[in-house]
Amino acid sequence: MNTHDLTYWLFGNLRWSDFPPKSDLIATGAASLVILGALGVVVLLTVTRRWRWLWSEWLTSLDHKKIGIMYIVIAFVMLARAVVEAALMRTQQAVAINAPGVVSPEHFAQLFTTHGSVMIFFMAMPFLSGIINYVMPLQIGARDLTFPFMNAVGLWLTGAGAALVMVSLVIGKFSIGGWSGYPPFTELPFSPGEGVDYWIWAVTLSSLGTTLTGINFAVTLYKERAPGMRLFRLPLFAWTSLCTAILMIFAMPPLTVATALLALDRYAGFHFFTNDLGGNMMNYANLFWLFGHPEVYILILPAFGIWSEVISTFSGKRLYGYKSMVFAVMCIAVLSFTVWLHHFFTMGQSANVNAVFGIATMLIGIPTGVKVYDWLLTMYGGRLRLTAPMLFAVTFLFCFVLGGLSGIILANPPVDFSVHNSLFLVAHFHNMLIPGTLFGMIAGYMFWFPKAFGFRLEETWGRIAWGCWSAGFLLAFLPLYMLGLFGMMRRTAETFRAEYAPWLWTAWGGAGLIVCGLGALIVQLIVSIRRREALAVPVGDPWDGHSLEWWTSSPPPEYNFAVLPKIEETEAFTAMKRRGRAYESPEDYADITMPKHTGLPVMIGAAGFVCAFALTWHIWWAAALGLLAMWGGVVARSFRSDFEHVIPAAQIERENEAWLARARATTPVDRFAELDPANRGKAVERQ
Ligand code: HEM
Ligand SMILES: [Cu+2]
Repeated sequence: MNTHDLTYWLFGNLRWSDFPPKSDLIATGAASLVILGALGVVVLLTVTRRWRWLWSEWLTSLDHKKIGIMYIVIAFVMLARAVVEAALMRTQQAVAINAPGVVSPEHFAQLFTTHGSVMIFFMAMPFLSGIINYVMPLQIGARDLTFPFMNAVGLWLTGAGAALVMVSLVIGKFSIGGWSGYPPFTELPFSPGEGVDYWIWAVTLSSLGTTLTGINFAVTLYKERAPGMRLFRLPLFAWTSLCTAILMIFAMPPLTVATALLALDRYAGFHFFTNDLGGNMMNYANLFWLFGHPEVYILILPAFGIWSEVISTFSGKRLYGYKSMVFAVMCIAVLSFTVWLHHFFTMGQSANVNAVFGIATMLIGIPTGVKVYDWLLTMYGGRLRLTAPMLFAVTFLFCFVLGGLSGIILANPPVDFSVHNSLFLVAHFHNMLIPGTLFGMIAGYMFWFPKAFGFRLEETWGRIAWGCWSAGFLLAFLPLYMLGLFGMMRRTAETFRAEYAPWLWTAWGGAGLIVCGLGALIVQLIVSIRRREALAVPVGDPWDGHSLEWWTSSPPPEYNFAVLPKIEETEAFTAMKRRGRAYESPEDYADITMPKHTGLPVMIGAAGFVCAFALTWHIWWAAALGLLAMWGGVVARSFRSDFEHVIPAAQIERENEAWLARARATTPVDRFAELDPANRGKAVERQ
């Protein structure tokens, strides 16, 4: 064995030259930021002596509430990264008119690939999984998800995928094949090197995690509802969680299959998607969009649920048209599987096929329209309180109609032929993803934050964030509709048309405002933590809420509810309050069994990371070890039997009675005064 063989055996394709410094200054800067950021966290935890706390209170927890919060932490970190990348891309396109600009074409391609992949798989997905994890079990009166261990495994697989994308910023390069990774470009001859492999394994880890999570959500919604919580009594957010979960179960496996087959092409010389030797890249496009289109509804349905809760709560009204809302969500979920082919209208199938998929696409407009009218009618005649989440909801309604219209336009195959892959498309999907998904997630974060942490978020900074995000969105993306119609294509690092400049600079300004919006969210969080005494809402119902999650202390105890409620109608908590029984002591208490903490899911995630990293660099021994350790973790778990602990009735009684006494002693505040320091978590309708 010569040295080359030995090095390859030990380190695969990894070489010193794959480590920083990178080819350009910006890339080296980004790599340094990742390293410094990680070091900063380590130092901070060591100095404040928080390691043990972090491990035993958070990382090993199987509590759905903590898992939800950890998902959202991942989402925020990744959001920050992807927004910075977006701003960099906008800068590049604005300056690179008849000039090379600030980054090389190859770096630009990495930017749109990581930006898109991170935003979809490691920002939006963790964000919505986190909010569903936190809120849904509380809303249905459950103690936890059905499979708490699997829930943690899902989190840590997602975390492993996110870590892999972060590491790619430091070691080697990421893919330049776009977030959709189309072959034949992503086949070995056209994309040699580690980039596409990083993408394949990061996406595979996250999609495996999401499949598990989807199963868990669906089973929980079917099996863990409190007595009397019939399906048609579920709050709307729980309904959208159910439809999202079902979409996850059916949409993620095609993606896993697509990335796995692509990996076989690249690693083992198979020819699933090559252009010769029997391969056919259209099979990839079909598999990818069989996932990809439902995916956009996975992203938006939970936001629909959040809007329904936010709008009805801050309008002080029941949701208008509950049943039509539910049916609309179900219709959308089913229809979303019938339209995928609109993503390749231009790839040469027959006109009839295009017509069928065009019409199917337009049909989704109908249930979506129903929802918009229901939200408007919920507000109509209500007494609106324009809090920050509600402001986001109003912006959403305006922008969403615009984005929906541009979608209907794109659903015409002939129109799509001319604007295909232009900035018109980029404008359209950001118009859906930012006001639709991201604003929904931010509104949900602000709406439920007081539930999770026991204090409200500071309002002024919330409004500043809203102002920056909304104005920034409009400025950044409306010009792209025009640029698209002028003929500027997506994914271009340099243009030769001087007349694009004003539009590109406007879009650049918009992106700058969005960066400010992100900054405002961070400032809001810091300010709120510092003023948490003044903002405290320990009783737990700061907005005069409708559903069960507001019927616990803030933050809720590990077991959620001391005794499970009996549900007799929709808006269960409103019903209790109306009957004056919200803060009554239960007749008796019983022991509650909850899952014990365990470090196994973290270990499985870490092993998944090792395996994926090793596969990327062809370090076969480490890949095998990683896979073995993952499997070993699952097997080890199946031999454990003492994974639960019992919380004695006496302790539950003590905690619950303390909360009830506090709730009874708290002076209620008028709903319109909910932003006042007097609000201690008991807002009521004005008499
Ligand atoms: C924060 C403000 C944002 C800005 C300024 C922004 C900007 C951009 C830019 C400049 C591109 C590349 C377009 C091109 O290549 O011509 C892009 C692509 C993309 N963005 Fe965003 N974006 C933002 C937010 C988001 C969000 C929130 C999501 C998803 C939830 C998202 C998902 C995507 C996707 C999927 C692509 C396509 C990547 C590809 O072509 O492979 N973006 N964005
Ligand atoms: Cu689609």
